[in-house]
Amino acid sequence: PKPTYRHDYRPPAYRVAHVDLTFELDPAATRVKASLQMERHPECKEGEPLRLDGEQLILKHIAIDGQALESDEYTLDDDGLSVRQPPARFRLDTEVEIAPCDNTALEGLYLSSGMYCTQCEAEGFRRITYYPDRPDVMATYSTTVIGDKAGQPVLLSNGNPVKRGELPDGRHFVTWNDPFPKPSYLFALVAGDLKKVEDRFTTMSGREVTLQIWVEEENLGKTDHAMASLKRAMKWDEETYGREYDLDLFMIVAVNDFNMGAMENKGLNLFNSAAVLTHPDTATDAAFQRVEGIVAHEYFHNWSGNRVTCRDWFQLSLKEGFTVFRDQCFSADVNSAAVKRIEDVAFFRTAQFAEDAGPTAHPVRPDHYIEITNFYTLTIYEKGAEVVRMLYNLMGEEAFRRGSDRYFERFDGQAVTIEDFVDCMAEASGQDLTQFMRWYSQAGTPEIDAYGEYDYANAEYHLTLRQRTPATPDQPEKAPQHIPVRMGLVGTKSGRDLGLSLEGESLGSDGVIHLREAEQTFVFTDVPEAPVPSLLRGFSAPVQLRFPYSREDLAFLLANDSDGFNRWDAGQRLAMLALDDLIAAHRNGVEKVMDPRVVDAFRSLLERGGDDKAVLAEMLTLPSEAYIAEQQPLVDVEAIHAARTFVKQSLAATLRDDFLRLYQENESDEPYAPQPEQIARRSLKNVALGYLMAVEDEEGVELARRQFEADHNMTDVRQALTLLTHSSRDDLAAPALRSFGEKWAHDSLVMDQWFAIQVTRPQTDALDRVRHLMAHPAFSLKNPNKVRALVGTFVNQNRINFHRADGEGYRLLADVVIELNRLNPEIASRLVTPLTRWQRFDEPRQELMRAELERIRAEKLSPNVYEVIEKALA
Ligand code: HT7
Ligand code: ZN
Repeated sequence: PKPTYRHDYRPPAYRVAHVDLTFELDPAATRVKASLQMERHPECKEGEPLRLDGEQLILKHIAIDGQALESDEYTLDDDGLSVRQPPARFRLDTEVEIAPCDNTALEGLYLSSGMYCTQCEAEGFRRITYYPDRPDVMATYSTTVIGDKAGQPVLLSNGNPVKRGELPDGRHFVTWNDPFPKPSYLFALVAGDLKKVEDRFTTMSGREVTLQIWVEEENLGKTDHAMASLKRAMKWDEETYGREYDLDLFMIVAVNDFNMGAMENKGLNLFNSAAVLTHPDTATDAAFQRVEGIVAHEYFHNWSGNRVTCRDWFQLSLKEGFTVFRDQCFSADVNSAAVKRIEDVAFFRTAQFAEDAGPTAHPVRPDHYIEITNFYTLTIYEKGAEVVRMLYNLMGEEAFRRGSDRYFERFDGQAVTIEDFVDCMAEASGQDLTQFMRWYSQAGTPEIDAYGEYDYANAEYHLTLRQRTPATPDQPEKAPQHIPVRMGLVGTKSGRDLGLSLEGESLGSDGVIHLREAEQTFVFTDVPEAPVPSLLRGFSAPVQLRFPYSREDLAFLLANDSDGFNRWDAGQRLAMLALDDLIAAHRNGVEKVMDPRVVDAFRSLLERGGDDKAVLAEMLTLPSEAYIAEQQPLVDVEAIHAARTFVKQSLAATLRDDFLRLYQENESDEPYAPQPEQIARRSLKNVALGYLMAVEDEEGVELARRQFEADHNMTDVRQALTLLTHSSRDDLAAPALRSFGEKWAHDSLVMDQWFAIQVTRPQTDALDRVRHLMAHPAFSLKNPNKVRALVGTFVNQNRINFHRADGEGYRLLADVVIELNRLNPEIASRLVTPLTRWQRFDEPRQELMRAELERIRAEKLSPNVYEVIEKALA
């Protein structure tokens, strides 16, 4: 497979003004007729051939302006079709046959639980019909879907239904019109036996919009939260961005087999059922919040992505980074903002930093790709969102809003670039963003080494920041970035933020300094007492910042920092220092001793009260094994697991009574609601239970057992079942797992949780359980949710067992990747990620991991898996 390069971009030679599609649905032989109104670009020369993309299509007919083409007037190949000398304006008619029932890749038109559905982003439309399948070709669509009345009573597509009727042989049809020009990746079709829940929304200009959520009949009771989230998101986008919905109908459909979370097709969003269905009995608080975030994300795409779209796929972060930023702000506004930021950053620093440090590192705007679906990454989405967040913070709320208004107005109905977006922001703010653009072009996480000194005599604080970005594949040299560092100086006597006065300019007590050079010293004057600096508040830039904090400094910040995020971060840093010592002790075979300063810090957290419960729950949560690993030069899986377990058990043993009290204080039997205050209480209670169970405290075990049996809501049940399953008490684990499995055998999404709970067991039988559960009737390699729940969870969240010294974990993953490479390449290339990080481990593990990568490489590979494996072995 050959790479595509960003610099090779050329505008399309032919544009499509309008598309007429007719689908005659059949599992093995669906007929697709396409009629394209086309015209040559004025700047294009006469005689320029017309290139259409097409894959896995059987061409039945092709004609221009009603005249069938002779075989020498066009050529067919594996990726498409070229028409030799089309006229300047013409109508192209094609008819193809496709087989949805054989489509296990879930791109294009496929069958999911007997329902027809489509996934066209990024390049799936070419598996439906011959078309210039690129985002800068925008057309209006009219789509007629013909199906069997009994099998597919519901026939949906983009836009508004304009005609419906009966046909012979028990068939019927519906014609849909989408008046907004769109790229082919936003096309959607759904046909099946679905039921709907309906609601209404009145837009800010007083238009009535019908909202529909389509699901299988048994899921009708699981749509309330998604509907409420949708209405909240619609209102928020009007209030925050001035963006109003444009069609009269907005539909969401739940699909069981889906490669990602959801898809923002115009007027017809398709959702992985796991990302839309909720019920207190079946979904956890985290799932409720995830649904809210994804519903909002897809809805927000209607402007940031659909009305204004990407010129080419290199600009993917233009829509994804901006939309993630929008959904993060929405979730922060409607829930606990501090917790949202902590959760997002904890995830980002673990997973995106790892991506940036690995063989598949790439810039927010990549320069080349082999398979674009490999680039739906944390860098494009999450780092892209951090970059937009930096812009927002640099400009301030009002200027950012002016910039976004300008962007949406200037480019409505167009396919544009990241420069177009940043230009609008520069114009609206009057700022020079030239250096800032490096955030889009340079891969890798900038590292900042910071040093501070207090000059008593002159009452000055000197802060030196040095930045460096490590080399990444294709980019050995890096230039300095523009890094906004939000900070405060916390007085060690007063425990308060001191005013920041930088070279005579007052920045208030919480200000931003701008690091632009490789090294800069900032001199703060009028600093009346020795401070501890609180740096990178709110994670003001996606960088790794090191500062030689003592443990006393960190305990001080944990107690006194006015910035909630940095208080949490100080706790994480303090725990990390203790963990580093314990990792070294484990490696050297020395007895492990718990740092009393960590215990004291946790004790004060538990005793001081007054903290937001949700934030307190985060503060009491130790860094994950994955995050700890990310901070080590070489990952020692066993030492990390042993050190973290030791810290958790030491805290649990010493602070047992405090955790018990915390549990009891936060117990409640009020009816479940996914409200921030209740969620906070549940998470605090469940964190406390986690500590009690870490030492298998008798009372703790009893509480876990009772919580499981009380069966009050899935958040509590899942935590209790997890703790019982992960304990050494098989007498409790086995019956609980059995009763849960029997009770929920009919509910596929709950069974996914049942799989995940078992395969995260730290006990040595976890890997055997994975193999065993792969034969369970509820498991299928063809269903991405099952693969993620069972195999994905094991390889990503059970590090001690996946990285077994005998290499069995690696072998298991390679076996699955080889199978999936054939069935679903998009899922296969994502799943293989942990093996690609082989350089981070010890020599014997490196060899074992490389051997499995080589075994995969020896197969006939899809472009998706090929690209990742080649990078990993380069
Ligand atoms: N824009 C979508 C990205 C996407 C996708 C979704 C479902 C299945 C396959 C997919 N490939 C790409 C989802 C989003 O970011 O909103
Ligand atoms: Zn998106």
